[in-house]
Amino acid sequence: MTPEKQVPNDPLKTSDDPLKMSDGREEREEREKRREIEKKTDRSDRVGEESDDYEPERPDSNSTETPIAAAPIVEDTPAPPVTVSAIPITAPVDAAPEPDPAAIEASNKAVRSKSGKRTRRSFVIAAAAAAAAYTGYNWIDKSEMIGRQQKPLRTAFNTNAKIAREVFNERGIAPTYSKDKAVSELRFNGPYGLRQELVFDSWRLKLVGVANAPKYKQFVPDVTAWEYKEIDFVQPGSAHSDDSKGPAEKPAVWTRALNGDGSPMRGQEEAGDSDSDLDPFTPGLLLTLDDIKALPHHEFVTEFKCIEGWSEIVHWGGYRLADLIAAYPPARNAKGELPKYVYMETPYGDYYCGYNMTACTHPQSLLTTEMSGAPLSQLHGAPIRLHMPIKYGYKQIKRIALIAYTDKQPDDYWTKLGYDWYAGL
Ligand SMILES: Nc1nc2c(c(=O)[nH]1)N[C@H]1C(S)=C(S)[C@@H](COP(=O)(O)O)O[C@H]1N2
Ligand SMILES: [Mo]
Repeated sequence: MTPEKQVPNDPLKTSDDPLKMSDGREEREEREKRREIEKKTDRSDRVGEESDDYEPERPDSNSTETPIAAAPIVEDTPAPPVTVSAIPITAPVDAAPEPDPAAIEASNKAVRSKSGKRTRRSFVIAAAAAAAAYTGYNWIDKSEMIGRQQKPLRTAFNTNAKIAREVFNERGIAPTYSKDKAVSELRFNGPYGLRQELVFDSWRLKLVGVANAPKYKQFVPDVTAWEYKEIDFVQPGSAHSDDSKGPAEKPAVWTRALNGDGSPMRGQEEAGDSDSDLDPFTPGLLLTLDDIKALPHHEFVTEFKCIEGWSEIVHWGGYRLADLIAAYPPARNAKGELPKYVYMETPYGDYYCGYNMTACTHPQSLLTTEMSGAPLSQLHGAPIRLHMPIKYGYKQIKRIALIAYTDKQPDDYWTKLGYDWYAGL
């Protein structure tokens, strides 16, 4: 089979209507799957169970907003743009009276037992309502911790994220906003692979796994031989840093927050090398920025959410990853199947992310070259970074040097440190 041939379930087939599934058969399958899941969730003996399949711990989120926002469980429409924050994270914690530990345990018990009689969906609502009925969200703050996310929320989050994923298969559309809602500059967060300034002339996008690669003029027999040049930052960047991480110092860019014993604080560890690194002598394409800019340009305004609990509305400009994939389609494997995953990393592999092909062909997954109507700054990931509004910030890799199509679920920087591989919202 030639890679150019479109098959009905071809994940690379993009549609003008982002909500449209590819064909009737798929829709039927989707509905059946949904019914199956609904059946399961209605069985009270399954409720509250931890997921049994691949679901790494998400130990670090203290965002109380997330579990509520991540509830796209509706009958027939794809994931609705739910942004309600039932538990505002800006609530004045200190103003609330301290509940006593017995009351906290009682409330946890109440939520847990309630959850046994309800569907997973209503559990989320019950948890939110219970939380609201208490002292703001203080009781959640003090309840038993798993990692750094409190148990009631994390349980709701995990079950909810899993259902959302099974039902919608990463096809939900993130809400968009008008440009005047966007911040003038996104805060800076995440320094890996950005400690030095990239010399733009030395930038190429390595693209690996492309069908009939030798036919392209950008083909090289070994993409790993390409050398990126990085130099010390000469000019102070305009980006400001996350306060919890201290000032953005140049050329170090970022100072790691340390515990008393000198170890890095949670969320600030080094994950080490990627296990999905390319072998030497891997053939592929070396694309220039002009090659990317030959694709149709898109702009939209979406909310950028970091798992640390902050979010900002940002105006993005760039090129759909789906269009890049369509322009340089992946090769099929020996069984004639298209690769299920995409792997990306920075020039020296200091930061890396893995994605499902479905997430990459999502119409809002954007190879970003502009932010706030201006060219992307180095610290925000120039010349290209990914924006994927269906996922948390840690999947939105900056300074992309490699995009590789692969059959094997790729390594991911923060998953190595215990965060969810999907990072879905
Ligand atoms: N190369 C690289 N990309 C990265 C990170 C990083 O450390 N290095 N951090 C991620 C995280 S956790 C977040 S929240 C966002 C922050 O993007 P910003 O600095 O543009 O706000 O980048 C993501 N992409
Ligand atoms: Mo993040």
